Amino acid sequence: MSFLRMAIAGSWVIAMAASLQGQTSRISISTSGAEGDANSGWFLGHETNWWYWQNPGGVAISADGNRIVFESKAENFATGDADSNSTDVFLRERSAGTTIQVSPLSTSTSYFFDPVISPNGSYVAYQAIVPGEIPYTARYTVSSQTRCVVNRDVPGYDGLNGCYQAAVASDGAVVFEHHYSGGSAHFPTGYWWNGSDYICPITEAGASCDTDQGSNSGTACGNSVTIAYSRPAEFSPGPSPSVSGDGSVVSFVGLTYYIFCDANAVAQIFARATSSCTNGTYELISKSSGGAAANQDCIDPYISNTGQFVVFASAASNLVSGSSNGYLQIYVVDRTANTIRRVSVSTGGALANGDCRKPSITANGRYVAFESEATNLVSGDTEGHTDIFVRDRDLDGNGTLDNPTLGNTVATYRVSVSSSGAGGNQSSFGPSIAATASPVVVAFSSDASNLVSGDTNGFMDVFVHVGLP
Ligand SMILES: [Ca+2]
Ligand SMILES: [Ca+2]
Ligand SMILES: [Ca+2]
Ligand SMILES: [Ca+2]
Repeated sequence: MSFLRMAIAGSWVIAMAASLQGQTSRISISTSGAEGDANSGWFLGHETNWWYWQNPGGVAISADGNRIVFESKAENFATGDADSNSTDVFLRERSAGTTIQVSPLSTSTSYFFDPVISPNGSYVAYQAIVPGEIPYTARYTVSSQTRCVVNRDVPGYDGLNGCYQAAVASDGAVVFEHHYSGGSAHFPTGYWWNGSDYICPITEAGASCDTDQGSNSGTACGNSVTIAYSRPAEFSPGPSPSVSGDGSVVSFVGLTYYIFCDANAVAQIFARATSSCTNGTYELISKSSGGAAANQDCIDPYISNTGQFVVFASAASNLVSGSSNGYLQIYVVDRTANTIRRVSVSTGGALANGDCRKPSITANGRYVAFESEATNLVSGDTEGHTDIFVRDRDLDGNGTLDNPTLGNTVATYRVSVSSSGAGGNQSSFGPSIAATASPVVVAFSSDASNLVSGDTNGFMDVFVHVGLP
């Protein structure tokens, strides 16, 4: 170990000399250190046939980098977990070295997946598919180890199609997609029924919006935000909502066709405040500095802890000046400065030569983590596998974000590597970057067996990389 972990007056810090290399460790282990006896991490929901409702991440990290939530089919992480390798949600606390099961212990074939954690690490939200129940979103309070059902009191929830794709703010407010295929009768003023299968995009905030109590019993969370979103097709990715740390702003995928009633069927990224129960102002994020909406679909939005930055992926050719190559690239929009930058670029300025997905960004906008199939983002990426990359947008560390198109120096690193810098022998997926941790902390899933010593389970695991290679 070339860095020191120290517990000082109840707080936890990592002391790390500036010259030291980043370190990779495994997160999907039991409290006693046992490796998982089944897959952990990215995209397990696809095994349940519910994959198309999922935020394809499977891993999320608190702002300080201490708490990581992940989904897993392993049954040796928690005593009493004997549900025939159904998917469960686990919380790893790095400072304490503990792994606990967040989803309820069950012996039935239930699926709990798609976990997210609030920036302050106090709340976890996840998806639940339980026999006899409408799919629901649950919230777990870490301090009390209690659970509630987020969407119990959502108008129209009763008897209908359920809720998916959660995000959770530090006050416990949960944002989720409300998938709806019934009539419009249950919806309060402001909901827009499009007459076919889905309700149009509306957000709803606060208990005061809950005008029609659902018929389901159980403890309701209240304080939730719904994105009732029109999916263009049953198997489309969905809104993938993300929320700022204070819960005030949501970003999500939507169609201007439904939001602005135009003819554009390209999926765009939007942001909007959560303060209104009815139609509010939708801010188009995926647009060029001249205001043109993206000319190809945009996916995987993620809003920073502060709400200032939104990152997303798109193969659009008209968002920034310069060449495009048809691959999904990563963009950062600064909502304050009203700028858009492409960050899926090598240190030397080469555009990624493969698709890039699943970006997340630190609170100050400096670091962006994403996964990519590209082989040209760093030198030595020769293994032929999907990797996790981090873009440093303020390489001189002076607090001012830099713009390489103006000659500033920025850098791109690969973090899905071992502590000695070896590339993974299989692919890595779904990164989540800690919003405020220093040095940088990135959690991700990987099939690679060579990122840490002793990985002999033959299953996907969850890892964390601390620092940069
Ligand atoms: Ca289990
Ligand atoms: Ca690679
Ligand atoms: Ca700078
Ligand atoms: Ca493994």
